[in-house]
Order: sequence, then C-alpha cells, then structure tokens
Amino acid sequence: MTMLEKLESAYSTFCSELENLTTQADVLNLKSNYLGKKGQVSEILKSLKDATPEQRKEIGPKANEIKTKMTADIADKLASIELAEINTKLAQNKIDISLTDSVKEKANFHGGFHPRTLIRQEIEDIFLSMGFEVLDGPHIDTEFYNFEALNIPGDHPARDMQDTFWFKDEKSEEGNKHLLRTHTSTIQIRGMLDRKPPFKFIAPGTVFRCERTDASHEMVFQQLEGMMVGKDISVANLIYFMKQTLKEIFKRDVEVRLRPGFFPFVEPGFELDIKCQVCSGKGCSVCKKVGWVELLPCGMVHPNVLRAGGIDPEEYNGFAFGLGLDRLVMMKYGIDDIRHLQSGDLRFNSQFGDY
Ligand code: FA5
Repeated sequence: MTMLEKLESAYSTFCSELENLTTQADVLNLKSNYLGKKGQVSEILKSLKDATPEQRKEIGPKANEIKTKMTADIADKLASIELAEINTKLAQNKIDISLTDSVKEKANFHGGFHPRTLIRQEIEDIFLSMGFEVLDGPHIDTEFYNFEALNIPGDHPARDMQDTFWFKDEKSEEGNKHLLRTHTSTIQIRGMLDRKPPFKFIAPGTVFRCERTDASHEMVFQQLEGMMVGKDISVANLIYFMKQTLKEIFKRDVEVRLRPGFFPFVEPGFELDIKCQVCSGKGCSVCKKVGWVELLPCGMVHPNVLRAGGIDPEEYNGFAFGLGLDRLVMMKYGIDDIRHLQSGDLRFNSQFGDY
C-alpha cells in the first residue's frame, strides 16, 4: 500500500469508528489514537523520511488535509454529544414553571420600610417644610471633625464621654487619626465650612460607639443632627423647633423636660428628656427606672465651633441639637429594647411598614 493509500484508509476507518462513539471521553481517546504523537497519522508521516522529494510534495498536503478533516470531524462530534447530553438532562429534569399558590404568596411579599427609616423620612419632611436642608457625611471621619473642631482638643476629658473606635494605621492628609464617627456633630463643621449664614440644616446618620449594649444602648445607632445659624438666634428658637418636631411626630403633646447639660460644643447646653413612653413614666428597663429618657441634647453653638466652621461669632450665632433617632423610634412605637431595631427579625420589622 502506498503512503497515500495508507492515509486514505486511516481516514476511512477513523470515520467509521467516530460514527459509533457516544461519549466525549471516547472521542478524545480516538483523537489521540489518530492525531496524538504516537497516533496513526503521525506514524504514517514518520515514514516520509524514506520518500522521494516528489512523493513528499504529494503526500505533505494530503496529510495536512486529512489532519484538518479529522480535527473538524472531532469538534463536530464533541458538540453533537454535548447537545445530546443537555437534551437528555432537560428531558429528565423537567421544571414546572407554572405559578403555585406558595410562589404567588411569596411574590406578593414585597417588604417595607424599617421603623427607623419611617421616622427619619417623617422628620426630614417636617424639617424640609420649615426650610431646612438635609445633609449627609462620612461614617469614617477624622479626629478633627469628630473632636477638635467641636472644641474638644486632644487632652480634653470630654473625649472619654464617647468610646471611640479608632483606626490603627490610617491618618488623614492633615495628619489626623481616622475614627468611626461617634456622633453626627461632625456634620456641623462640614456644613458650616460649605455655606454662608444664614442657613439651617439637619443631618441624619449612623454613628458608632464602643460601648456595652443594653435596652437603651447600641454600639451602632442613628442620630439626627440639626443646626441653625444666623443673626440673633435664641434659646427660645431652639426650644420651639424641638417641641414642634416632637409634636408632629407623636401627633400629640408629649411631656418633655429641659435640664442643663454639658457638651463642649454648645454654651449653654441642655438635655431634653422625654417622658418614657414604654412605661408612661412609671419606670422600666428602657428609662432605667427613672421615668425619663435622654433624647435630644442641644444648645447654643459655642463661639469656638463657629470659628472652626469659618463663621464670625461676633456677627452670627446659632443652635445645634443631636437627636437620638433609635430612642425616638422606641418612644413613638413603645419598643422596650433598642436591640430589636438591629435584629433583622421580620416578625419585628413587619409590624410597622407596608408588608
Ligand atoms: C451627642 O452625641 C452630641 N453630639 C449631641 C449634641 C449635638 C449636643 C449638638 C449638643 C448639640 P450624646 O452622646 O448624649 O450627645 O448622644 C445624643 C443622643 O444619642 C442621646 O441623647 C441618645 O438619645 C442617643 N444615644 C447616645 N448613646 C446611645 C447609644 N449607645 N445607643 C442609642 N442611642 C444613644
């Protein structure tokens, strides 16, 4: 048999063997039998070394043609086996995609807003209607915005009033240490630096403190900062806005009390407490048996803070407050433990919004 005849005959046996194969593994095996290093075609071609130049001219292109045909036949066969396997699987695992009752029920479940979001939206609407802007600020901030600019220098004991999560290695461009903001008062400074008086804004957001949790304390909770700066602003303005807001949220008069409070960034400073709505002032774990809950510290902005915000305290003054949003939610809905708010438990969440 000549080499050409050998090649033709190898191709025809290859075709008949390939036709009968049904698995990809067998096809790959056949491929190596014919086209592999020691495969039949390679073995035939090895004998080319004994052929004359004329024979080589004839056999070379023929051998390439047969190799190309074999490669294409193998690819076709692999694709057709894969398709057949997919079709078999589809036929075996038929999925019924028609709607069952339980699927329909799940489709109707669309979730709802968290009670904290509901109250926050309500407060934002109230303040927007009174001409306030709503600002946002970063969770990771520097000690400058969280402390220094708020009249709390490095050695001030007030830094210990809020247990801070510090970042170990990161420092800001100004050489300030980074931290997770402990209060939304950071936005007072950012807000002042960005605008000229008169202005008024609120800034709701999450804050972080490294402290033990109990019925009224969380490590991650929300506050809502408020600030108004202009000319001749008084404590009476401050109290008006506070009372008005609470009245609109509770849709009734709620008992509050104002007492002196110390915060380095306000002077004078106040604590506005609300009569505990969980126990109606009788005493419970939320109000620590005192009948009142600290809700809304506030005061007249300290001149040093105005200066840090680029505002002349001789010309302007203002008030600021820091509402404890989670506590307000607890008071509004009579929730007896702040930890429910973070629980992610749908049995809790679904009592409030539209579920
Ligand atoms: C502050 O954070 C001040 N920045 C508030 C402020 C702003 C005062 C502007 C004056 C002017 P304080 O640490 O008290 O203050 O927190 C404010 C409110 O956040 C508290 O009254 C309380 O309602 C709430 N709060 C404080 N700690 C927690 C906590 N661990 N869990 C839940 N709520 C808290």
